[in-house]
Amino acid sequence: MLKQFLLAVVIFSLLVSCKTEIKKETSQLTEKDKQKPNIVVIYVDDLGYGDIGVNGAIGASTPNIDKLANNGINFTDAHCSAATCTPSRYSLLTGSYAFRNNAQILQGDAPLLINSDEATLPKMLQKNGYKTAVVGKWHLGLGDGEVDWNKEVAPGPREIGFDYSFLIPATGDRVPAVYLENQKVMNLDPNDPLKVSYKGKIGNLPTGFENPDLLRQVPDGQHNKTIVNGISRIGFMSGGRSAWWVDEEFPDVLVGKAKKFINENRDTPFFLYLAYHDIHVPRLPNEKFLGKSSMGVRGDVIEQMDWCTGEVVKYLEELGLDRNTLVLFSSDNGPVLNDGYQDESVEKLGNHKPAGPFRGGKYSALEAGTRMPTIAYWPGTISSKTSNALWSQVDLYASIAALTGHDLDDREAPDSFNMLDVILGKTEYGRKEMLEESFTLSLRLGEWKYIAPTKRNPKWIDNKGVESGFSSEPQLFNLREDISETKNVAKDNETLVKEIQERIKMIKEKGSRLL
Ligand code: NG6
Ligand code: CA
Repeated sequence: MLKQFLLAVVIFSLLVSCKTEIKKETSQLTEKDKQKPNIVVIYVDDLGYGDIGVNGAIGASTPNIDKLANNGINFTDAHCSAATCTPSRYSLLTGSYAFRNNAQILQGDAPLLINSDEATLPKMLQKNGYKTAVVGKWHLGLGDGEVDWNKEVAPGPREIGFDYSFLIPATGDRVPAVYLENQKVMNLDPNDPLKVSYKGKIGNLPTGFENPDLLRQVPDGQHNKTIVNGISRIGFMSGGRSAWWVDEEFPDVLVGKAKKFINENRDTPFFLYLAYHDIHVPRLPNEKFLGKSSMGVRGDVIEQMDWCTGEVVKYLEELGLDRNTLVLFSSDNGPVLNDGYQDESVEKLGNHKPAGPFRGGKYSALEAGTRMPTIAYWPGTISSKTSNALWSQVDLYASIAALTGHDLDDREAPDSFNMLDVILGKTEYGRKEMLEESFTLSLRLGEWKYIAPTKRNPKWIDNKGVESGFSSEPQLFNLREDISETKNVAKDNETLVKEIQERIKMIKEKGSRLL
């Protein structure tokens, strides 16, 4: 009983000290900090902690990203909110954990996941004088469930706060394989209407399961539907031929649209959410990058994505905007090698470690699922360092609110903490407690990491070469002694496990900031 009481006191004081510290630090914002800098969030898909040079990559070189890390802050304990894409993106844009909206990987014809009346990061920035844009992978659903792709698609990014949008609507491996600009399919010929189905085949375009001879990469049983550009996708599509994308053009197209938005808004504060398709499957590098790395196409698209990053940062410099722009670089979930197509990523990996020192990867409850390569770069404001502070992308909402002088009300971004001083490198005192979502929930508390029991088969992602970390038993790891989560000490710490379980229940019921 006494032990339990003492533990509760320890946890409580950890949390209280964390909050007080954040409050105190916030008031140190200088006038310069409040001048509404531009904000560019560069969001990579499926990039692992160990996939960039500064974090030990050996199979691909990333000089442009390394430059940002060496001249900014390289975070060692920064997280996306979940181990898959849609939930992480949902949290980044709303400041809410994804389970609150049951956010899960969406198909390409899913309705918009975020309600038009929900508070979002871009809406909050619009209210504070920003022009806002999303360029790249969306994967948050579009329309109301009955989309006619030949008309304007709404609701979409505009309804949740983006003035401009240029989208890969879901993922590169899902139909529709077309771009949408400001919610209209680009280059569509009205005489060749575009239709999409996830229920069964429509039209007579070849599919991977019927015409494997037409394929450039061998797909699994999900990725074997309509063939576009020699690659079969998840889902069926017919028509719209003049609008089909060419995967190899993604880097030039996305960088081009990003630069155009930056240039057009150079005289007003802007927020650019630049979400690459890379390094998700299908991995189809542009010929400029094909064969450049030593580990096959996965390494080539890492180098391609590094080039894109360099192009955007150089453009900010060219326009003289770099000293007034906060660039945040991160990824939406951990790494995976085989995620639907046989593309030699497994065979050519060599000694490269996509997850760095961590165990797990995409989909996994282990640290590599959410611990992301993360960099903050702002020449003249942020100085060079490595930071071990714990924080999450769900915190971007409250942190950016603080940066732009916006006060949050209680219902806004309920899981988002103001980590601005962590992001600006003024403190390494980050979160003491943080939820991680996968196909179960985990909680980081100080040096501890708890993974809730789940009935999901622990071996379900074995064929992807990723350890799930799932177990029907509660798991507790001490990350200070055991960074790779190999020794489950839950049985030796039953009281702590109970406290953490209680804590998760409270976060679920009330929202993290209201506790
Ligand atoms: C999975 C797909 C995977 C990938 C993922 C989404 C199968 C078997 N696997 O369902 O290939 O598309 O969804 O990735 O279909 S994410 O990064 O957008 O979350
Ligand atoms: Ca992803």
